[in-house]
Amino acid sequence: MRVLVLGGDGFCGWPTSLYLSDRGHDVTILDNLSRRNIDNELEVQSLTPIRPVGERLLAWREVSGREIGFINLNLATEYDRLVRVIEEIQPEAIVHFAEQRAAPYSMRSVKTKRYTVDNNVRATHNLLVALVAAGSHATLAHLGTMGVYGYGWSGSAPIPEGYLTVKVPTPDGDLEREILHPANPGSVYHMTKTLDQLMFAFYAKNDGLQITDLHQGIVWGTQTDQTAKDERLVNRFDYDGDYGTVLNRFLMQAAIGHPLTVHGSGGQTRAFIHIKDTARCIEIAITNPPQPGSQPMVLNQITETHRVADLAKIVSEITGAQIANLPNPRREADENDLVVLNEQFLALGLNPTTLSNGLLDEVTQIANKYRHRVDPTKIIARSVWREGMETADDLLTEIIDGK
Ligand code: USQ
Repeated sequence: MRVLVLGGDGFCGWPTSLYLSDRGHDVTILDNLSRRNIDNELEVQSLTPIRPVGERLLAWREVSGREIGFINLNLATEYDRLVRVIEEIQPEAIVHFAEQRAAPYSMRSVKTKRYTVDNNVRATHNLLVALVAAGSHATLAHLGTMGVYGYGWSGSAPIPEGYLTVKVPTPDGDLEREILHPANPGSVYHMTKTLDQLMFAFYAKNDGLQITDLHQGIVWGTQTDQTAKDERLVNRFDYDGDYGTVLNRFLMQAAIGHPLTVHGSGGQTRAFIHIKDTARCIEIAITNPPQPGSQPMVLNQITETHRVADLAKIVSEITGAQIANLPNPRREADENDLVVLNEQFLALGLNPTTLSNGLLDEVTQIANKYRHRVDPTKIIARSVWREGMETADDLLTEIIDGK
């Protein structure tokens, strides 16, 4: 298939672009390199040394003999160019990763809240309008998030895939209806993904766009079979308090002898997926699109659920790392149940890569190899959900000093 990967330079976009190319798809990446700019703004770098995009693409050509195209384009601000690209390339599938994806960064300041909304909402809307204006029949797979459902809203009831069947009381008896699952975002970032859902519903209904929204859990792992082929292809590894996600952070912290930064009691249960499965799921999604005219297909892109405290315990048992229960900078339930249905991906052939010590080793090896690149001052999560909330700095200094 001819595939446009929007946001193809990022943590999920890069390995997915290589995977699709390896599988024989004709891939073009659209990206404005905003993630690299945010690294500069936060004065932190990926733990792994990522190469400039031109060098990455050259390395891929040398290693695989395959070409990946690249267009530097800002989806949120360059609408006319976007239409022209779609008209010229005539993609059969579009994968949309091109959004600011960190919840803590989205809560960091007024500026980052506004940037996250302006960037994410405009990017998605521009894309949808552009597809209609260009008369494109490309199927669209969007990387959404499990966070649109919120946590704990329905207790231990399983979270369905996107839609909920409800009974509406009427004078003539109950009406049964299927509705979009109620949105319950926990950050400005997650809120933008709930807004995306409404835009998808409208453009599928009004213009017949074929859209799949992938409600992905927290990604862990670094390398895929493709990114591991050459050091110049290495995937990014975020460890800082804004962009690092929990399990990769714990593994990196263990590698440098830093206490594992559990927020609160660690009773938060979350859904997880390995980066290799992200890439596989995307190919499954674009090759199994919904029918034209049907509502967006929603697939829960997760393979397992874990409590944060249990992950810390596993990492501590493997590595001997100390666990620190720190003040939680977020406004989130200290404990929640989470049961998630993921039957559609399993039925479509996904064979899940679940958390096993072997795979944790892979991340640990990467963390050890590049530990000299860690800036310890960037580890603590300091973006608070409300002004005045406590951060972990003092407590952590005491723990590290052994008080
Ligand atoms: N947490 C800790 N210690 C840490 C970091 C995080 O206890 O050092 C806790 C957080 O408080 C939270 C949980 O771990 O309860 C998950 O945090 P996270 O940073 O790993 O993930 P999150 O902010 O939810 O966001 C990540 C991605 C986002 C994606 C989302 C999927 O950055 O793009 O949409 O995972 S989900 O969480 O399922 O909504």
